[in-house]
Amino acid sequence: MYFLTAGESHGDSIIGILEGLPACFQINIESIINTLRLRQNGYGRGNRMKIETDVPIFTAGLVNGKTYGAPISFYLKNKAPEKCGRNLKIPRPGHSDLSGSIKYNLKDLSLPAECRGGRKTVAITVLGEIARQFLEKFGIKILGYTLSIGKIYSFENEELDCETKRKYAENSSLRLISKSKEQEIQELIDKTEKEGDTLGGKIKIIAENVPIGLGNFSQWDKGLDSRLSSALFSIPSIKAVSFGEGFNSSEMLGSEYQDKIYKNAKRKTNNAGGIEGGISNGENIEIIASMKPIPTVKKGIDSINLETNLETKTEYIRSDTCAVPACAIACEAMTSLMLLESFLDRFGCNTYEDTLRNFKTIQKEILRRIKG
Ligand code: EPS
Repeated sequence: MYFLTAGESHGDSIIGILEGLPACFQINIESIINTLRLRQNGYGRGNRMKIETDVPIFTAGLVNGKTYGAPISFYLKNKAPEKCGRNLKIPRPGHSDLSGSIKYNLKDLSLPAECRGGRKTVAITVLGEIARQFLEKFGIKILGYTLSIGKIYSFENEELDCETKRKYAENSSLRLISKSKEQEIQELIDKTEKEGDTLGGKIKIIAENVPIGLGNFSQWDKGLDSRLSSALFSIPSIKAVSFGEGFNSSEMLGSEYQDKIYKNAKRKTNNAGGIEGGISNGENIEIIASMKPIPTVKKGIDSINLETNLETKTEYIRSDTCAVPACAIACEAMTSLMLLESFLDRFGCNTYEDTLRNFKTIQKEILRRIKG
């Protein structure tokens, strides 16, 4: 399985291609459109989201919404009226303006950001929603939601199952799984917007009912955690990714941290976040991704004019104040894609029905191996 995206934030369109999905799988296009709508609607988004109505136009690989073994391709037309690029001369710290324009000798500094900007996650959302729908047929549930914005954390309802959490998240303007901090965070976003500043946050991604055996211990790039983390780092503004107890693990003793194994390979803890030795161990996959505050800061921050080398402030540019809820959807999508990749490596056949049969047979064999 392989996927590609192309397109600029203010160019004609955003494009995606997905290769390797088994044939005869019915895609739910309505559900993709609904997820795209949720991605646009989060509290803290800027005016750009009032202009766009993200709907994918599928151009290949589907017959009446069903796969037949060919690559799936689609595009989403950009409506924002600006031409590609904004002719920026002052690089925004934290975006790809400086590093990208020097690397490629670009006079318009906004061009590198046009390709690396948050809008690219619209294609990842479509691709990831297809992956999520496929895995759901095998009982695997995946969800990304907001854990914190700025310094405000929402820890309530963590014990709920994925489906119940999804209901809360999809009814929350911030993709939170509890109402308790919603208003406080909205007020923080309003205050930050008035001050012309931006906010980041933490995103939790969980995957339930993941079978034992996704990922591989044989090579540096084949581990499920290597694949997931590297994919999540490709989402703009993600600066840290951790599994299970993650950064806290270094402070625990070995006897305390390890998820001890009991009869029928049961565990009572999940400090590893569901992956050991690069392979899923049958527990829930639990990831936290940290999103930095968006680099386009309206009040202006220190930079230089690259034409004159004079120190100045960045220019005012329309942008979002906080895109953590949208980013949570992109993280869910990316996790779905990476789990699908490892799932198809383990169970994949040419058609959906053959994959289902193969999956059931191997699952029976896994149970036999556990019980000895
Ligand atoms: C973005 C800036 C904003 C965001 C955009 C990402 O757009 P604009 O520059 O047109 O105001 O709204 O996000 C999207 C368009 C999207 O679909 O997520 C940036 O600088 O990356």
